[in-house]
Amino acid sequence: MAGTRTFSIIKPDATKRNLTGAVTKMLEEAGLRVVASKRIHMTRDQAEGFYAVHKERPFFGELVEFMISGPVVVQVLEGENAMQRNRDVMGATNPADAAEGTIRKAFAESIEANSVHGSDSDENAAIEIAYFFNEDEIVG
Ligand code: RTP
Ligand code: MG
Repeated sequence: MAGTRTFSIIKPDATKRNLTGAVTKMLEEAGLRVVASKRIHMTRDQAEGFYAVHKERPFFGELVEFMISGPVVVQVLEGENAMQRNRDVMGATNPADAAEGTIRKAFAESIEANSVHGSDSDENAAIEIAYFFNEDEIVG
């Protein structure tokens, strides 16, 4: 494997605005390679399970509604230090705080509709990849 793997979601606000390619281009330019990708419309159960760590947060209900409001693109990304590399190119959760040159600075609409998800640790990356992909769907 060329480096490590992380998990990414292109969120409904981005797919709705036809930004799948534009977001992916920024990931690729940041040195990440898409080694698995599929467009899905998450079920409520799938979204609640994925965000189970945020169950007690005040924004959990809204977040689940948002994530099932349209299609998403789930991706496995590979590269050197993939998790941190992806977090860096995503930018801060709130686009108002996101640095120039980041995906959220370029595209995010709000702290919730912030265009992308990225795993926040290598351990969570492995869990999140396995939540959406079988190993035979990942081609490095
Ligand atoms: P993500 O998990 O999507 O990569 O984003 P993140 O680590 O930067 O943010 P996190 O704290 O894990 O929150 C997950 C997602 O919940 C939504 N959110 N809404 N209304 C709010 O105050 C609020 N805060 C977070 C965002 O969509 C965030 O990405
Ligand atoms: Mg997070």
